[in-house]
Formats: sequence, structure tokens, C-alpha cells
Amino acid sequence: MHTLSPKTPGWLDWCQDPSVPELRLPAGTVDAHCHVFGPQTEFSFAPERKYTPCDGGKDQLFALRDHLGVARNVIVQATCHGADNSAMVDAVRAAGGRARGIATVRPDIGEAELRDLDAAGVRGVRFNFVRRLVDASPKEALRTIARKIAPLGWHIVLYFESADLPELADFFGSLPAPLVVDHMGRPDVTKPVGGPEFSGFLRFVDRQDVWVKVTCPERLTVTGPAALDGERHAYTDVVPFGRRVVEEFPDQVLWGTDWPHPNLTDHMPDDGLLVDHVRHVAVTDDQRHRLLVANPMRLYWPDENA
Ligand code: 0GY
Repeated sequence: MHTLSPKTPGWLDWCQDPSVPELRLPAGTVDAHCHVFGPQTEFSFAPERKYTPCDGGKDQLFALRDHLGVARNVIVQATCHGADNSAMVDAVRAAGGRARGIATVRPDIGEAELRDLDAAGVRGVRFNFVRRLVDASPKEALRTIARKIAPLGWHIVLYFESADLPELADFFGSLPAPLVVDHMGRPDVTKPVGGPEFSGFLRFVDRQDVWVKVTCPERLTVTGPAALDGERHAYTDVVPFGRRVVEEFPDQVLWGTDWPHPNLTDHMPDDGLLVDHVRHVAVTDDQRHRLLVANPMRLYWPDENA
């Protein structure tokens, strides 16, 4: 067995006893953004990784899925596994049709390997521009990957900081596949929701085949998880941003837990509370059905009716 690495100092482990959400998720809800970490005894972490997490394997993910009342998962390759997709693919296969995957691949990937990933349930690649997570994001290499995955009908998941969108928007617009933006493009929630930065993001979403993950209030919040008395209403500073996206683009939004929540330094969220957060951003049954069921089913399971 390979040598096991210790966790990054200060690493926060995922919540072991999430509460039962008050919101009963609609049947068929998809958690469209989550990861698996290892377990390290089975799946080693990548040498180029920027952090070493705790284990968060498929069995624990599926237990959370069942606890929250989620039906399906979209498992996004975590940067700690680099371009070795084996832990993610193993989890997707083990879910028996109840999971899809998003891979990280290198530009020299061959057609046969892409076809194998597709057969396993992978439906997209992730391009990461967050500098604390990856060494570089060379555009020519990403264009090559985009050209290779487009014929499979896959999409491209984009992770970037909001301040970088103006510089990246033309590049994103030139990519030959649908785009899915992580965590609402990571807005600075201390700025007004109607201000130039978030309005620029909404214009970007408006003009192309773009989907938005209304995810990670725990990552975007400045005020923190303090819930309003008895209402299980936390991360209130992020609510206007999520609500705005859901109202403007009800058919382009996706939701996910981001379990096991990499790189949080301040607090670890109660995943049950994250489910209840959904009530505040998608305020009608119809909005919630689109966000949680209809939209992700159209993107990830287009052959099944939702
Ligand atoms: C997220 C966010 C982060 C990390 C990763 O793959 C990853 O390592 O996605 C982050 O640190 O902001 O979506 O899980």
C-alpha cells in the first residue's frame, strides 16, 4: 500500500451528524455538485495537489444522499485527485445509474479513454481557474480538451473567481460546449446584488448556453452560518444572490451540497441546513422543482423524464 499523507494542517472534516432538513426535497432531487475524497487507502491523492483532505468516500456520500432525501448525485472531480479520475469513476459506477461524473482530463487524452469515461457516466469536464487550487489553466490546452469532448455532448464546468470573469468571458464564449458555472461565479456578497459585478455575471449567463450552480452559501458567506431564530435560515447574506439567479434563469439553475466541502477554514456546514437554505432562494414549489429536479435531469439524464 502507498504511504498515507496527513491532512493539511487546520483541515475541517465534514459534518458527521447532519440535521434532518425541514424541507422535504421533491422526489428525484439531484445533488449536482459534490465530490469524493479517496478513501486514501484505495485512491491516492495527486502529487500536484494543493491540499490533503480527510477521507470522504462513496459510501459516506451515498449515506448523506439518503439522509437528506436526495435521489442522485453529480460527482465533480476534486483537484486533490488531479487528472486521475478513478475515485470519482468508481463512485459513479457504484451508484448504479444514480450518479453522473465530471472529470478532469489532460489535453492529450485519447478518444478511447473519453469513450470509457462516457460509458461510466461522465458527462463533462471541469476547467478550474482558481489559483489557489491549480498551478495553471493554459487556454490552448483547454481549447484542445473542449474540442475533444464536444462531440460527446458533454459540457464544461467552470470554476473561477468573480474578479476574473471580465478577462475570461470571451474565452468562455468561444468554447464549443454548454457551460456550467460553479457557485454563482463566486460573487463578493458584500457588494450589492444589483451592482456592476453581479450584473455583469448575469449578463454573461443571459447571452449563452450557460447553467449556474446556486451552491456554496457556506463558502460565499461573510456573515456566517448563524441561523435566524428557530427558522433554520442561515447564510442570509448569500440569499439575495441565489434568489436573483433563480428568478432570472429558472431553467438554467442547478443545486448541490459541495460535500465534503474542501478547504473551508471558518466553519463546516450542517448539510441539513444547506438543504433548508434552498427554501430561501427558490421560494415556490415550481422554482424548487426546476432547480432540484427538472433542470439537472435535462442536463445529466436527458433520456429520462422528470
Ligand atoms: C468546491 C470548491 C473548492 C475546491 C474544489 O476540486 C476542488 O478542490 O472544488 C474550493 O476550494 O473552493 O467546489 O469544492
